[in-house]
Amino acid sequence: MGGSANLNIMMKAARKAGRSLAKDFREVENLQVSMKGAGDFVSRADLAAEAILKDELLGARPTYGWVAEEGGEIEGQDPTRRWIVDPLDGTTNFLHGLPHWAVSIALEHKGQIVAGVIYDAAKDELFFAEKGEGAFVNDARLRVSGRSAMIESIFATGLPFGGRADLPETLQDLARLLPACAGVRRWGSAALDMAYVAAGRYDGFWERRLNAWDMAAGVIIVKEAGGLIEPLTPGGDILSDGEVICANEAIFSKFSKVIRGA
Ligand code: 2AM
Ligand code: CA
Repeated sequence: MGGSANLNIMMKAARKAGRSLAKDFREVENLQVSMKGAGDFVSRADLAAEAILKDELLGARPTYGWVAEEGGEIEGQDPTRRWIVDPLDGTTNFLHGLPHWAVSIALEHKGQIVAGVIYDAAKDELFFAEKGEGAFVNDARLRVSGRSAMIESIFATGLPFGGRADLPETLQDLARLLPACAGVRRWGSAALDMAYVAAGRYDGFWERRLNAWDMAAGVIIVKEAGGLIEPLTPGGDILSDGEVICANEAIFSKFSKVIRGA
């Protein structure tokens, strides 16, 4: 599990940003009482984490491109490689003192994700994968679940909040899926949802209206853990469509039939 130089750069960056966020998270838990200013405080924590990541990742690889949730896009001197970064996935959890959020970093080469790291600093779980090398959490190898019965399976998703337009579609998904499965979870971090599919904790995950940085690291971690991952609309592209479905191989076709309404 030595990992490439790039993977080591990513893991070091994720740990450093995660430590900064964990420190701020303890402060947020105190701020809950007053409420006032908690939102601004979290925005600053998010920006500070992104600055650490930019410093570490572009510092080590100055020719690579960059796209991140807060800081927009930088076209690199090397147009074939770029970092895709979400400094804080699960921001709403963080703001509410819920310990379920993560740093997510992916490396894209010629349009393909070749390495991904998702760091859950509150639980000190570092999920990572590189193309062809398998997926890991800390020192342990990751493997998707082997469940093949829908009625025994747990699926994760994100529910549209604040009046987002995809509410009717999501309610239809749930109306078809809930009677057929063991449960649906909505934990508020797409990056960790995907890491948990890779770990076999969830049997599958789907969500609409995500951004590339919510999913990029998860894509390779799920694949390298033996999972199947596809754009929700066949023939599309996960990162640019912002829609994804993934699951263990044994359940994928049953699960995707329910979600795609076929
Ligand atoms: P965030 O915490 O980085 O914002 C939960 O359903 C997922 O949706 C999280 O990964 C969350 O990422 C993402 N999310 C939150 N707000 C969003 C928005 N306005 N548009 C797209 N994705 C969003
Ligand atoms: Ca996100």
